[in-house]
Amino acid sequence: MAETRYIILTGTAGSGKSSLAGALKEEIEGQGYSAITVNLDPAALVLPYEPNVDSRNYVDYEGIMREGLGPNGALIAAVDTLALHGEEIAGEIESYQADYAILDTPGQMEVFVYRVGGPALLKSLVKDSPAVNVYLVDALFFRDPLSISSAFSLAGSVFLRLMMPQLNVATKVDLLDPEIRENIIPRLSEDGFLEGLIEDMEGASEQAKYLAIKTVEALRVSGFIQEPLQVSILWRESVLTLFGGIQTILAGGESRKL
Ligand SMILES: Nc1nc2c(ncn2[C@@H]2O[C@H](COP(=O)(O)OP(=O)(O)O)[C@@H](O)[C@H]2O)c(=O)[nH]1
Ligand SMILES: [Mg+2]
Repeated sequence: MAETRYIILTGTAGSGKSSLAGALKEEIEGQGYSAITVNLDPAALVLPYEPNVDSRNYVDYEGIMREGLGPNGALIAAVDTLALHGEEIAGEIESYQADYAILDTPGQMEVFVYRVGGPALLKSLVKDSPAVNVYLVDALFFRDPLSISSAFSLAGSVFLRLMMPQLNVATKVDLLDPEIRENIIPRLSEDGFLEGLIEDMEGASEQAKYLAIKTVEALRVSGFIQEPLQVSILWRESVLTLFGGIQTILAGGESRKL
């Protein structure tokens, strides 16, 4: 039996992680593989899928809140507690012997990605198995060049924290103007294209433009700015294409591949 491969879904609140977790599981199973979903958001109230492994069974977020912490503080404490249960959770995931484990992370991803507990938890679950971080960028970010630059910058920051192969995808693209889907996103990997859009922007300060252009240039030189895959859970074909991209990265096993 082959080892389980890990698909980690990260991205800002509302970017579509939980919805994609469910949709991806269905598509993967439709391809004849086995897949499980793992909810790593201890504060999730409702989920659009039935998790096979659920962090809420390991930590009592509501209880931590009742002890006097606010929502963010409680989530930090809850994720730190989860990290202490890493081996147990890993054991539960491994007991399924699934081809793929899809890990759904909290909306306040900064708590998960940027603090110590989140990356430590992921490391204890994934160990040395093949893994990819699918970083979701909400379609909303593609509506203006400064936001695109900011989104890539955040994606790069997540890459530096998790240090695993990362696939950046645009989500909820059914909500996007076709003009952006067809004429902006496909050209993002083109040298100078995004930089030109930023340069021509009206209503942004010269300082903001300069910062955005230099950020984009640096990310481009390092190979980080690729055309993001466009995904919508309403378009099953796009979820299947995403799975193809995930498989390519997992098969490559190259830790620096973006
Ligand atoms: N139109 C559209 N809405 C989506 C899509 N994916 C998720 N949503 C909606 O976006 C909201 C946030 O999704 P959710 O999966 O909870 O995001 P999360 O916070 O990243 O887990 C929900 O109302 C979803 O129904 C999509 O592909 N298209
Ligand atoms: Mg969610």
